[in-house]
Amino acid sequence: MTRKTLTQYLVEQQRSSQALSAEVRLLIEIVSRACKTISHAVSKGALGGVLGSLESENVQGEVQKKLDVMSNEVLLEANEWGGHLAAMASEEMETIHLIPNRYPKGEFLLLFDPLDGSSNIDVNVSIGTIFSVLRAPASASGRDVTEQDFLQPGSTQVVAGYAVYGPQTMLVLTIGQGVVGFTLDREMGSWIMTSENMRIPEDTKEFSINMSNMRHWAAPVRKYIDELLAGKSGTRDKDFNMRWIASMVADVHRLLTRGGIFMYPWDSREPNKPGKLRLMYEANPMSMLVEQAGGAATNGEQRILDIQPTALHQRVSVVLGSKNEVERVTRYHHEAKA
Ligand code: AHM
Ligand code: MG
Repeated sequence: MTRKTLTQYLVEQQRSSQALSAEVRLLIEIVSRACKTISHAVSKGALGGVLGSLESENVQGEVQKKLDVMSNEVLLEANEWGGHLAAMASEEMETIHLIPNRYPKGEFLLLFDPLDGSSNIDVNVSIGTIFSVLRAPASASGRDVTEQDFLQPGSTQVVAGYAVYGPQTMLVLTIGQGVVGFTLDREMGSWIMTSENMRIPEDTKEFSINMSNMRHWAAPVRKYIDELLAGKSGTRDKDFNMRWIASMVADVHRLLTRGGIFMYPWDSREPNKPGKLRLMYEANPMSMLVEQAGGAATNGEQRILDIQPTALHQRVSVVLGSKNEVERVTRYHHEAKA
């Protein structure tokens, strides 16, 4: 059987559903090519001199790893010249990056977390790249886009996806027509479709949360996790298993493969921040993927994709995955407020 490549999938989508314009197709091809370059660097590790930290900090006050900065540069360079973008934004850059005037400009905005799971880089555990594509507002035509133009709710995303650099490198993508997965064939240099329609079961026995933060959680989260820990001996009819990779990409990839619930809730360590994860280039693209696969994503209170962003690097509390569990956690939050 000949398997479909990413290019074939994109051409088919462009022809059949009109869901994809030539510009967006080019955008996805370019982002996926950049992910191949990052995958190659990741796989070299110490041999490629890419491990370890730099002296610098990013806008979030986190020490930058060499691979964070390198991956950011790969994505910027790859996406500057194609004529498909108006600007880019990244976890690693304080403000937006306009397409230089020497290149034609397009109507799309690209946001990314170039290397997610930074704490896993030096220990040879799966990491990834997360990306989100928005359309620049019509009002931006004829002028440079601004940070304000990026502040659109996740429900307006045109494309969302990630690459996970694990035992295999995979690209998982949605253009709003379900979720598809491709595996990188390193010999051929091609993305080959290996999952036609990724679906998240509505129920699960697996949860994912950093338990070391338990004493800092809000009451509804504690109540929910206490129930899972009690398993059959408590109010739930089953025992639960736990997994925490500490790379959102890898944890979400697991739940897109076999279900589960993933949470990074608000906690009282930094009470003024709504959470740890970033809305625009982590939570939004992952929420679109999860919803497109039949799952749900909320911040405990409301659907993540409905949140109106107020800042590029805004943080958010995240509860996503198997629908029935996400709904339960969200209900506990509502009940606590009532
Ligand atoms: P990063 O983008 O700087 O790598 O941070 C995000 C990561 C997520 O991938 C992961 O879910 C979380 O941070 C892990 O946090 P913790 O180390 O608190 O468990
Ligand atoms: Mg990240």
